[in-house]
Amino acid sequence: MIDLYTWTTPNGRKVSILLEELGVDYKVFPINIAHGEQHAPDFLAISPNNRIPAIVDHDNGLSLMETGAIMLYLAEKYDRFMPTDPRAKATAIEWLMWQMGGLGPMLGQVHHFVHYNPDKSDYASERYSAEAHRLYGVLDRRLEGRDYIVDDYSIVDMACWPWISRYEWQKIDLAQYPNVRAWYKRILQREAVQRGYHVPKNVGEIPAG
Ligand SMILES: N[C@@H](CCC(=O)N[C@@H](CS)C(=O)NCC(=O)O)C(=O)O
Repeated sequence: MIDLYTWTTPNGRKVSILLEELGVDYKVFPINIAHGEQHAPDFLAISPNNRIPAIVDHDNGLSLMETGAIMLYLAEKYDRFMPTDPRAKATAIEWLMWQMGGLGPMLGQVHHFVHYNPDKSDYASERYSAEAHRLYGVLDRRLEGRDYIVDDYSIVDMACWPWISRYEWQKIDLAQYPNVRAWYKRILQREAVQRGYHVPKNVGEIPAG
């Protein structure tokens, strides 16, 4: 049994989508980050960086924070959703790190300065919007002629997809990025993705792309 501490955010959904895809038993503990629950001492013991999501694997007592680490751990544990060929595996790690270091953090800033606080700083909203467009362009070029980011559907797609699902908050018109849009809609068809999106609670329709 795996415990998942999470909330309705792109980072949280990365892991709930993977757990749904794996079809393993897991128990959800909602951590409402709008109410500061990520700062509670018992959560801090599991997630020393005060961020969701985090997991505890009761098979071995391991607790993990950071979605990149959690996804690599689960993919290896269940031997799924990660290429096994060494070259393809290295490429998958490359794109997972791109999501962790670029796509996620930059789109997170877009959510702050474009969606939540559009009037706080023109400099910040312009800077992060430009970066969002650059990153969407990178992903669009990567997906040219490909159904998934690296070979078959993998944790790399699951890591990127929840961030793209907030394209409306980011004021991105997916029609500008046709390869991203086709990929987004392809993954949206997956029932496990739809279930994982609605963890820990249903917050309404998933953007259709
Ligand atoms: N690099 C971390 C980022 C996690 C993260 O930023 N989580 C956000 C929600 S998407 C959070 O917990 N925010 C709470 C806060 O800012 O206090 C990961 O990939 O797990």
